[in-house]
Amino acid sequence: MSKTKLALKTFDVESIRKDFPILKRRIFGKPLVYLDNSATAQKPQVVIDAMTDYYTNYNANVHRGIHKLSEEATHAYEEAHEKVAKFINGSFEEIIFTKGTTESLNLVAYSLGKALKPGDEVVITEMEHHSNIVPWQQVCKEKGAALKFIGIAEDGKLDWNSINSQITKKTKIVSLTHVSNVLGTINPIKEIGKVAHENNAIFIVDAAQSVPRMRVDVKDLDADFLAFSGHKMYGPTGIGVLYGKKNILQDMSPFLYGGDMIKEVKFHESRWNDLPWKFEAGTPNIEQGIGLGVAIDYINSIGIENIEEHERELTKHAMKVLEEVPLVTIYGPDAESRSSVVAFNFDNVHAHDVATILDREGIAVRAGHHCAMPLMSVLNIIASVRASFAIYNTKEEIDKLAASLATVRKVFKL
Ligand code: C6P
Repeated sequence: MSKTKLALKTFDVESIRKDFPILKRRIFGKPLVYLDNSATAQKPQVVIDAMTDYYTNYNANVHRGIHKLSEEATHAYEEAHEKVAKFINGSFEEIIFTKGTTESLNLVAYSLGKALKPGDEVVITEMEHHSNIVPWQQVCKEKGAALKFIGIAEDGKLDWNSINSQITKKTKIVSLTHVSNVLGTINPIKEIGKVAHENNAIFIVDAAQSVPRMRVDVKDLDADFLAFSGHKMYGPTGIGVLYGKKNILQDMSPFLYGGDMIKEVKFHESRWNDLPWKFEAGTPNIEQGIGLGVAIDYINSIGIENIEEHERELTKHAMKVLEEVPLVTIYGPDAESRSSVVAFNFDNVHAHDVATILDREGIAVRAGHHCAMPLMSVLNIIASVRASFAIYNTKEEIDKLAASLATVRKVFKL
């Protein structure tokens, strides 16, 4: 079994770009400018190679075979859990591999939701992704609990008055996003977690947009649960993480039942496996888990603080150049309070039209409601164009985005 060893790099965007084979592509004859990183990030060659290596050299099921290949696959899969644990400062037993953030949040909503009673309250925010809204809607409906929302202030940040009024002694669960995938707002989750805990509520963080680009320490945040996806952090699709505090996971019911999550099965009853396997029923996404581990090695070789700094510079630059383009409306807070996401509209041109024109220039952005329809209604829009950045993006690419908006103006005669 081959091992990936990655030496710490000095931050050099040109050499980082060489690690991502897809960046050599041309789209409609133009160099690819990939600015859709909040949807999914591109993969470095080391991650692609690690997955090919698994299938080429040690493909086997984990935790089952008494043979060399299975031992190697098990070792690599478990090592990936260890890498994730270290990356977010949790322990091995607290790291459950899932399909992604969506499955992580569904797992926790389903399992914790069983204990909700009529009159209980679940608090989320108006800037959540659908995956942190719909599961709670469903469990609240089933249990007769109320779903409450923390509002957003004019500046695109959460409204502290609303935080303090919505979280009360009736609140059993507070679940919110660390970084909004539309506004880019970095929420003060540590402080909100304190309010949740003062009210004896469970505190859950959707870290899908933060873990890839800033230091996230579950102990420092005192998060009870934290969810994120591998594919947004240079890893493969089909793999994600649910971190949960050990004492809570020990008392929590499994979500899926079947192979590997049991210690013993009799005809009429079963005993659950140790953590984290109690929550990983069936053959897991082995290749993707291993790929995620290597993606973390890759991030560590660059340094998460370097990534954060680089993306902060890109975001500041994007805000500056887009603000200078006439007819552009940007949503969300100032550059200092946001992560690498800039959502905007261009006059009253539909976001899909803007994105289609940008695509012809080789620029990939997302357009639409960004799986945050309630937030669209708060912003009083139906859609927006969203540019989102990663380690391999450059200021020149952002300048191209701004310059290409001139084509939109020309096409729509604005
Ligand atoms: N947001 C975007 O374009 P999954 O799809 O399970 O990997 O992640 C869901 C999810 C949960 N929370 C937040 C804050 C997210 O941004 C996302 C995914 C992508 O904004 C795809 S919709």
